[in-house]
Amino acid sequence: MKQKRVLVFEDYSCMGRCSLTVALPILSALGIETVGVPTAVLSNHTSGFKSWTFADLTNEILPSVEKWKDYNHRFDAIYTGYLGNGQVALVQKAISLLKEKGTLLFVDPAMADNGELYPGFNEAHVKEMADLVNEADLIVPNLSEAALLTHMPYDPENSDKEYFASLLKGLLEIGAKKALITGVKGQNNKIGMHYLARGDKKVSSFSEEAFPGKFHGAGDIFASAFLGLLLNGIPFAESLQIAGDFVKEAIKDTLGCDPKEVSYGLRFELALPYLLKKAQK
Ligand code: PXL
Repeated sequence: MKQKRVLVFEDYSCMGRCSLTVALPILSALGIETVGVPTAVLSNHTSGFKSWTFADLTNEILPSVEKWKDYNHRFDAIYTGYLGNGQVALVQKAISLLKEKGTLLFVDPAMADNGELYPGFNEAHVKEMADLVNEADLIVPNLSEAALLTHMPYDPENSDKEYFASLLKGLLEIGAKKALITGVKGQNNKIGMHYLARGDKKVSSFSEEAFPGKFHGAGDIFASAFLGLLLNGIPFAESLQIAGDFVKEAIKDTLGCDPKEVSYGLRFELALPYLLKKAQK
């Protein structure tokens, strides 16, 4: 069987599971070859820690990519997540060099949560991210990111279908071919996702039992598993369900540990056997 290969552009945050430290192991576990491009190296991520170091690797991005152009390396998917200020345009240039017919561009516009941009980002970054969304085949923003990208209100208490339909239509108008809004707080202790693709008449919604609390990196874990499952040929709705259940398993494991450890991210490692079992059925 031909092995799938994914190119991932994200930061490497040494401590606090997120970005490359979750994407690469999850994709590898699902049998996919990964080529990870660290866009920056941080001592730790920027949410829930007081401070961090940041080694900017912007100038390394294009020279690496130009090397692979010579080797004629082909990618089944290109996955972008958290990118630093001023890096989006460069990553777009890199994508233009490597994306071929059939390469899936999967964009997690990771830049905000709880209605607020992550530290260090401003409106200019949102604009750049919208430019990348314009080229994407599939995007997986959370509610905060969907609201920022579409300039619509962030309203986490709103569970009306029309609200999500307007957000999703707005995201498709920016240019994405398919959009999935993730991690939406629903009624009766549920967490939901809402999906629309170009040509769809109506929004598809999915919901699951939620765990109370905020779990940093859950979006990155979900996105990595979801992409890996799709690349394994598992149908969309099933991939979504399995990826959501995998995050739930990781949360269950993490809830049993010292609350102070929650900033270090979800213990997804202990849930990998669960993911593989589901993926192989
Ligand atoms: O999970 C998103 C993320 C990724 N990388 C870094 C972050 C964050 C969220 O805060 O700080 C460096």
